[in-house]
Amino acid sequence: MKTQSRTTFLVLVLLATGCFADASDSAVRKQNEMKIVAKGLEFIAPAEVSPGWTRFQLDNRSEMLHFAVLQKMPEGIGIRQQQEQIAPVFQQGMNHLKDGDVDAAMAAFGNLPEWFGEIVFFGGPGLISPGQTATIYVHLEPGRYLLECYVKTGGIFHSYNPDKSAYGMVHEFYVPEGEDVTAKPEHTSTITLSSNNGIKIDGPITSGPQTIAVTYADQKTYEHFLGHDLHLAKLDESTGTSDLARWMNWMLPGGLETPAPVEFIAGVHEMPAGNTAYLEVDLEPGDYVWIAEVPDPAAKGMLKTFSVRN
Ligand SMILES: [Cu+2]
Repeated sequence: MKTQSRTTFLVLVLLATGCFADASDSAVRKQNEMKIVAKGLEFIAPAEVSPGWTRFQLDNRSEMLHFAVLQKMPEGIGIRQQQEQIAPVFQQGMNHLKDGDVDAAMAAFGNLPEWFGEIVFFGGPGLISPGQTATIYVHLEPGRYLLECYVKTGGIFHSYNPDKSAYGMVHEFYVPEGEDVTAKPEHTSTITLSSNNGIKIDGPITSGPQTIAVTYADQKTYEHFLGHDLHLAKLDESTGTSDLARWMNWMLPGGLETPAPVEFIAGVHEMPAGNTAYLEVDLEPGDYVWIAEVPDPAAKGMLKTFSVRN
């Protein structure tokens, strides 16, 4: 009788504190998986994923640096239109920039279709060096998405293939309508990005595995036509951060060219204001830098070095 009443009491306490509900909830609810393999200048990834919180893993099995910026496409627009109307325009503009002809480049960018402005850049795994895997979580709504790598090799964007018989480094996938049964990932620290305050870190960044929430307090279009994002690189004595800062601007010849001046190990691309992505990292003791892919990131408060100790 005594044992029974204790058990009853315990059950009542657990129900009152919501422990039962939480335990069963987290046992069922987790995240969808989107595994992407980068091989040469190609993404190998699923064509469909369910709606909800999704774990994107970009496994770089090539000799080059890559990333996979996630874009939610306007109605009726997919990889074919991107390859026909966007990729060649950016390549043409870049060719003019390489020649130092800024006016011709701007005229070329003027040929972008109107719907380019309707693409929603929605995170995606950041810059990742050969042999590394970038892992992030974002919440996917139903729709059509592209994953794109516009890192350059020899001045040519990976997403642009001069050989018209094949597409460049772009992958299309679809999120059908359906019930969202996923859970938001747990996190141990938060990084807030804003155009006014740069990178603000709240909570410990330690050695070992951890998940960091990356929140976009605001967003804006900078002089390179893109917004701010966040990448993580390992530093060694051979690389000054000023070389790296210059390298982060795709508009500069040599900017965003593989190989990178540092080893990139994680990152998340830009998102609209008010959104959060989660970054999964496993850090060894050493020196690191958080940096955004924007022109002159240091002046924008978007270059922050830090050290991890045991
Ligand atoms: Cu690439």
